[in-house]
Amino acid sequence: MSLRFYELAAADPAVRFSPHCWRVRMALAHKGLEAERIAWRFTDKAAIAPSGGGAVPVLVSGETWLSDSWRIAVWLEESFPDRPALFAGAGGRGEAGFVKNWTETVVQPGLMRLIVKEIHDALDPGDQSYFRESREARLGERLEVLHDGREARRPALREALAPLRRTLGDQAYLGGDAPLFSDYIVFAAFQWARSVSAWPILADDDPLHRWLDGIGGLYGGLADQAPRAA
Ligand SMILES: N[C@@H](CCC(=O)N[C@@H](CS)C(=O)NCC(=O)O)C(=O)O
Repeated sequence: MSLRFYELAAADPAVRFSPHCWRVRMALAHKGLEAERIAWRFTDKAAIAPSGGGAVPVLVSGETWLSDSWRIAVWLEESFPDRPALFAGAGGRGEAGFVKNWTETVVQPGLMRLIVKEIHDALDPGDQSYFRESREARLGERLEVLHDGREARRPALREALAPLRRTLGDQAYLGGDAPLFSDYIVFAAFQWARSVSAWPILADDDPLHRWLDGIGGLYGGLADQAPRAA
C-alpha cells in the first residue's frame, strides 16, 4: 500500500517542523512504513482540499485522504495491526487521549508563545503574512512582544511539565518500557521547538533530556538528524 504524506515545510523545504506532522512521522517509523513525503506550505490549501480541511498532517492511501494526527494514528493502528502497536489496546488508546489533550492545552500553547516569532522567521516569505495575521489574532499579541517577554514565561512552562517529569522518573517511556504514540505526541512538541529555535526550553540538568534524547535517537536518529532552521 503506497502512502503519501503532506508535511508542513519551512522556507527551506527540508525543514519539516509541525508538531502534528512529527507525531505522524514518528508513528510511520514505529510501524516501519515508508511514505512519500510532500512539502506543504500554510497557504497551499488547494493541495490538500480533498482531505476536507486546510491543515496538515494529511496522509493519502489510494483514494482515502486522512487528516488530523490522532485520526491518522488510529487509522494506522487499525490498518496495520501486525506491525508494532501505537496504542496499548483500547485502554491505552483512552489514556493516550489524555496525553494528547494535555499536550494540546498545556505544552503546545506554552511552547507556541515562546517560539512563535522564530517559527515566523523560518517560514517561506509567502507564508509569513498569513502566519503573522492568524497567530497574532489567536494569541492576542504581536509576535515581537511575545518574543521579547519569553524569558519571563519560560519558568511557568518548565513547571507545567512536572507531571511528565515525574512519570518519566518512574518509567522509561509514557508507554512503559518502550515508546508508544503518547510518547510521540509530547516528543513532537519539543521537536517542533528545536526545529525552529536553538533557545533552550529546558534547563541543562532537566531529567527530561534523557527521554527526549532516547526518542530523538530512534529509527536511526530520525528526529535528531532532521534538518532544522536554527
Ligand atoms: N488537530 C490537528 C491539528 C493540525 C494543525 O493544526 N496543523 C497545523 C500545522 S501544525 C496546520 O496545518 N495549520 C494550518 C493553518 O494554520 O492554516 C492534528 O492533530 O493534526
